[in-house]
Amino acid sequence: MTTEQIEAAYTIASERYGTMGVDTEKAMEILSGIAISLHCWQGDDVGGFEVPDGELGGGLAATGNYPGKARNADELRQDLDAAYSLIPGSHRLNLHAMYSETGKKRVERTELAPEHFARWTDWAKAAERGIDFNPTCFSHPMAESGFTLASADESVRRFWIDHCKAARKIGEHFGRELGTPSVVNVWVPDGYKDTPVDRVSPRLRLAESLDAVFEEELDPELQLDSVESKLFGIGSESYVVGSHEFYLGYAVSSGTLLCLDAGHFHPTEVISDKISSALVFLDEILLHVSRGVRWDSDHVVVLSDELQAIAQEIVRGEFLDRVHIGLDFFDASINRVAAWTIGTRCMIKALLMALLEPIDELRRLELDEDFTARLAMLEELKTLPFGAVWDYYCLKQEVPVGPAWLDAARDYEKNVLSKR
Ligand code: RNT
Ligand code: ZN
Repeated sequence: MTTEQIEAAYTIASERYGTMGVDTEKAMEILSGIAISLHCWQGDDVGGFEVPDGELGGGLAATGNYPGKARNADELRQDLDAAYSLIPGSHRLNLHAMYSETGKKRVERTELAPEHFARWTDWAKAAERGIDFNPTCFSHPMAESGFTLASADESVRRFWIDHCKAARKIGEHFGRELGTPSVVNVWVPDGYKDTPVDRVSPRLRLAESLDAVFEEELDPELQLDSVESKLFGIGSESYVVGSHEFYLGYAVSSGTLLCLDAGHFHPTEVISDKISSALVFLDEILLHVSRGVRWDSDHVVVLSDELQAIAQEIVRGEFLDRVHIGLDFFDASINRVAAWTIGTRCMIKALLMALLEPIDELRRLELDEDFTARLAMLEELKTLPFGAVWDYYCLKQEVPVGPAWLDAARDYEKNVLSKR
């Protein structure tokens, strides 16, 4: 498509939205201010670059062997840059502790410090990119029992408490250096494969460990604490200590953020309906936008009904300032730069769709109990010329329009990835 064609289609689309009372320019302006946090771990199948290299654990599995995965942090940054260049807007990075750069030296996770992320900091600073952070409580000999912060072994618990404390300090450093708070999200895999007899003791230990992790007050302008629940993992099918109820209670009572991962619930249970409830009691939440498929919680995000519902909830509830949007998926069977691009572009599309709703009018219909018109309007909105606005937004943000990004990703694969 030529620029003229994209602009002409946009002009007609904008008029059409205008007749519904929707200002497309305003929607795009708001959208350009929303930063999505791209998870570094899609780029190397959740491997990390520790010395020595460990096996992926914690009940996580990345399947597939598509060629070209990043083998070190330089390659990962290069791949991330490639993805960012295909995604409209300015976005963040979500980094895991196992992506530290310690040279050839082995540095224990409890000893990690900002200096081990100096190159990530420099890279982010140059691109004016915020960084969110995660302690890595898996893929480590001390996590082999399947338990970390909830372990019955005091020394294991101590180790992971110290690691999580170190992670908060690293987040604080990112916040200070990059001028935007770093959301530091704690997820632990702790759980049992088979039916436990004692469900409460591990939960009491987890709460106690978390209290120790969060004991030191850190400036929320620099870093924000978050906790993430899960229903089950591979090898923890019968019981996960950090369930949704556990962390909802923990977040409400301790004031941390709650992380809702879209793949961490029963297959028919959705996080979109949890956002407004959580935000009645919490100041802010974090999302791990993902896509569950049967037993897997981490397929590449697509523009599903649920993704649209998530975006609608954030926008309709006026929660853009209170919801941190992170992504969490990993697919090793397709081009990894394309996986990031597809998932992130879909998240942005869903947000744009939500921003293009005549929300005041819809609210009025609901309050007037005109449910006929509410349903009618919601269905009419689905066939408005959204694609023309999205194309125009990509054009304005100077990223490829439509499937043109795939050509760029293929070039990158040919010139860079296939040479690894
Ligand atoms: C695991 C959680 C967690 C991880 C990352 C790598 O089920 O979703 O967020 O995916 O920490
Ligand atoms: Zn997650």
